[in-house]
Amino acid sequence: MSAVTINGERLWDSLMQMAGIGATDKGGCNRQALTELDQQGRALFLRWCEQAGCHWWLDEMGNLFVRRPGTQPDAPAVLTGSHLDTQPTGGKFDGVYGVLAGLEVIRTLNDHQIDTTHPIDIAVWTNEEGARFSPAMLGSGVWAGAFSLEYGLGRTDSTGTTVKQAIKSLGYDALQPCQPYPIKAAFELHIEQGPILEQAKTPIGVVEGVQGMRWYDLILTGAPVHAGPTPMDVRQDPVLAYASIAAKLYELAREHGPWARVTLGSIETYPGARNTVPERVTATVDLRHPDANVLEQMDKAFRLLTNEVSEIAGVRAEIRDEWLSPPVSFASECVETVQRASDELGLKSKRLFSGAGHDAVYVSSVAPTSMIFIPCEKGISHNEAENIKPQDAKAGANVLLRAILSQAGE
Ligand code: HGY
Ligand code: MN
Ligand code: MN
Ligand code: MN
Repeated sequence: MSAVTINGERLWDSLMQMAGIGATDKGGCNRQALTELDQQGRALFLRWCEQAGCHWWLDEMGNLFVRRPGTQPDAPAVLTGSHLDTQPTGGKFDGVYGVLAGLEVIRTLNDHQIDTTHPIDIAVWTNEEGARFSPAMLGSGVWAGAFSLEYGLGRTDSTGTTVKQAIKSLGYDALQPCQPYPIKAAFELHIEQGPILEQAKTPIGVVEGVQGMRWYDLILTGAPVHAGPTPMDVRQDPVLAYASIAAKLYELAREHGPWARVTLGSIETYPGARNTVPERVTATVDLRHPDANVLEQMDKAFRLLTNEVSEIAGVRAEIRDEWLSPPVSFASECVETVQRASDELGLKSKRLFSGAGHDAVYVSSVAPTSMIFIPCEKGISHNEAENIKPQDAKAGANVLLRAILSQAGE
């Protein structure tokens, strides 16, 4: 295995240039899926990829694939990449780091005139964040067959715009079928987005899997009344029910141990007038756990407590299932490839499960896959202050280079 290493300055420079697209004044990025800004980010990435001698194609979900040809054109590809779309108040590195580190691997191979047997592909998956369109990991989910193309194209954002309309509005055409193709192995490099690696003073995470996630919409309907004359004990107040359900959900997380997660990301009342007891509360619920059985128990408990609370409050409760992504374990041969690469580079590493969802979840259903993590400052992500150290960015990309080369054959 050649001892080449990536150019850390060039990688950092690419990250900073990409961060300029959709930059927010608090130092983050707002480049939501299939927006003009997302397209600008993709266009910048494609310019760099073309300069690096790659060709590319888009599929029907707007997933973008870049290929560095191998010496055996019909050999299965080694796939890397991640996503370029961000949260509304996202950071510079979530997803972007994995895409641009993939490009840095290709640039490094070019610098050293290293040919590989297998082609090397970088995927830029559509709507990984699930911020503009729900659910998350939508592009990779359709590609891997977890969702139908019709379902994926039909998802709408808060303005009622569908994925299909958004793709069309960006002028994307000549779209290839959104379906798997021969892949020998896949590696996704990503920031950890949690505190484990930084606290362990460890630069590399050897990711063994991703925890299970369930998304719901919770709709609580009561009776709108005047805020003044209506006594408290006759109200059918959906906010009162929501507050009690929320408190019990946080209790549920505490009961199910250190990996249980409950997140109530958005809450809306209708009509939203300050002197009218709301008719309706519409809220999102995100439950997570690495163990499918525990996630199942949390699901059951959520439904039970919601019924009990809403009955007492005299409101009608509806729980709509939005998304279920079961826990996945990655292919041991890919996990061991990452472990070997870290060891060969003399980098301290730690095995861990991912708390965040990633496109690798769906890729792993069609090809042997694993992930590589690097630490992020204070474990912060989905936050404009998200930050990483240049030396960690370089270390992670060097592990990715080795992992890819060990599968792509030079
Ligand atoms: O929700 C997630 O974990 C990911 O950021 N889409
Ligand atoms: Mn991500
Ligand atoms: Mn994210
Ligand atoms: Mn993610």
